Amino acid sequence: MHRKTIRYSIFSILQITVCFSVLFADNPIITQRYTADPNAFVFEDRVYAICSSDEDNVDGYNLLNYTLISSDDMVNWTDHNLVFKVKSVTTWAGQAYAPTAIWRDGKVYLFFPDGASAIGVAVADRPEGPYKDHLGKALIDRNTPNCTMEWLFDPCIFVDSTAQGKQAYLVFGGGKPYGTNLRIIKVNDDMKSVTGTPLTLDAKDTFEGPFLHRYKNWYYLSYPTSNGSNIDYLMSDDPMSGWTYKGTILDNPTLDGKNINQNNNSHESMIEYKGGWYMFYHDRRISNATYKRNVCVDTLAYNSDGTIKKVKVTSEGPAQLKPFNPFDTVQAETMWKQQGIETEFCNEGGVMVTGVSDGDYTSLKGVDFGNDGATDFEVRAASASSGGTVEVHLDSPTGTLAATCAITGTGGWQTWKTFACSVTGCSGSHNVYFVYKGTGEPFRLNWMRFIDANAVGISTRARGALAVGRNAPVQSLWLHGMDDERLPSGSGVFRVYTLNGRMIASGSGNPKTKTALPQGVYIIRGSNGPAGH
Ligand SMILES: [Ca+2]
Repeated sequence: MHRKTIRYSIFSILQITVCFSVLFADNPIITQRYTADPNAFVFEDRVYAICSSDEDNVDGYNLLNYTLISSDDMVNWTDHNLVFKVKSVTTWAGQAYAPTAIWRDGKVYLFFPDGASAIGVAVADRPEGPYKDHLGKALIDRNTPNCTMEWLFDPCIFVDSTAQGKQAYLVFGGGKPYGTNLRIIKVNDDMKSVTGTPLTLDAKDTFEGPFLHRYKNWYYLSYPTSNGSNIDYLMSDDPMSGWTYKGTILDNPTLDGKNINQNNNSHESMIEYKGGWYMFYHDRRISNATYKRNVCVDTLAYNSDGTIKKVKVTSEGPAQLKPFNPFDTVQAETMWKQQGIETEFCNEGGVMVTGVSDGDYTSLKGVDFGNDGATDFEVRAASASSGGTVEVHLDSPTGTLAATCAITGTGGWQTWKTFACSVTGCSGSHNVYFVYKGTGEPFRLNWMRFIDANAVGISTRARGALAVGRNAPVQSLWLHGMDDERLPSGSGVFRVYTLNGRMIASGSGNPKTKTALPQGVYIIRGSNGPAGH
């Protein structure tokens, strides 16, 4: 399983290096699954990276599915799981090598190579899918003119916006003959047809993995080299011509003088996000094994003449772009670091944390509880066993214990219930660790949420009455009264009004009431027993 393999691998690294920075580093940005070939793009103010998935227990490349991750702070990453399975989406492709995706005019277009022999395109409304085969067959294959290079794979889709409008370009290729194995072709606005014949991109020592991007009025074609798998690059003022070799952006990754990529294949993408530039790449720093790669990100910077400064491989990764808000619904599969967990799709939508055993944890970096802090903690859990506890620790897995939330059996691994507990000492900024306790597999987790001490109109469990939240994905409001040991069962009541005063929903505290409402702004009034408040 993913979990055990990665845990043992980390353990062996620790034994060798006695270096906690390996275990506790920000890079790699996903450790619950082996991933590679990250292609980053922006959608709805978040950065997404579509990645190859390296399966456990294989001794070769058997690549079938893509893992998607996303973040809005470059530090805490959400695992969207395997959003693209090539044998499910297409009828004709059998492998899914390094992907590329981009958001354009309301759609996400994902170009995928069928092994090293053809390139197809899929389309979806959102990065998470569901994806449909956009063309129903290969867009580029061996029948396409000038596609005789050894490996017909590694596409990169780039959409340029100029005064003349938008123009999409696809670059691809790899293998022998090195130096003349890459191609570029214009893609039409329908994103499923091309114009002209692929042009050969002459470039020093090209191996595979081309990536095309723009900074100011310069265009950049980067690629791993056949000699040492550095990432080198060319510059031009025109994507179709005039390319000039400029040197190396990323040496085959080493960290603290130690080779962490076996001088094996590399793969890159560069992106601007919220005013900063980043380079995504993969190495083998967790496994030290050829076919078990991991995805990392570090900052990218340009010189005033447009050339790119060499990227420094780090453990820390980029700076966090903003504090993490714990009062929004926090997906359990959103994390900074983790130990021991896995993820799977959830029947409530999205993804859940699975594979939990005693002592495993997930964590969030830079959580801002504000001056007044949190009063309560809620967690959406399912358990076909007898449950366990979720402990909230501050700043380390054994740091200050801020909450202990008991999870009881719910009767099934996809039978969900919201559990709540009070929180103490949770104010200011902290790294937060959710430490999972229990025998066997105690529970699975969908999401969690802290209750703000200043939440307007929402009584807290400590005061007795009402909990309000948004289901994830955000489609409906849920409301339920919370049990309060000080009051008769069912004494808490609430009413929901539109802004012009019409009551549209009501319920009592026990059993809980779940009310689906359209998205909007509402007035909620709660009272708790004869005293009311
Ligand atoms: Ca979830």
